[in-house]
Amino acid sequence: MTHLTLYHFVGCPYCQRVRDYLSKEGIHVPMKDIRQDPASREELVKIGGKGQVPCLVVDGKALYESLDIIEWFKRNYKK
Ligand SMILES: N[C@@H](CCC(=O)N[C@@H](CS)C(=O)NCC(=O)O)C(=O)O
Repeated sequence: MTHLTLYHFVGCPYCQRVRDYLSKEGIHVPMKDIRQDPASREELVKIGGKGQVPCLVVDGKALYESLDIIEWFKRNYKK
């Protein structure tokens, strides 16, 4: 089973774009808010090399860019 985590923060418009897509599609993904939990930002930097959000970590690999994340769900996610 694919392991997914979405790193984001409330108030980030690019994160909102991804959260809106997930909500519209009824997709539930574990999320980590890097502002509420600074340790999760450090974790993201370790995984992907930068703290930019949104970032979807797929089986330990970082995928940045909101539009690429949405595209990933369109291509790969089976409900
Ligand atoms: N083109 C990116 C823009 C993402 C972006 O600019 N995110 C901001 C927050 S709204 C950010 O993480 N800035 C801090 C950084 O890049 O380290 C996308 O569509 O995901």
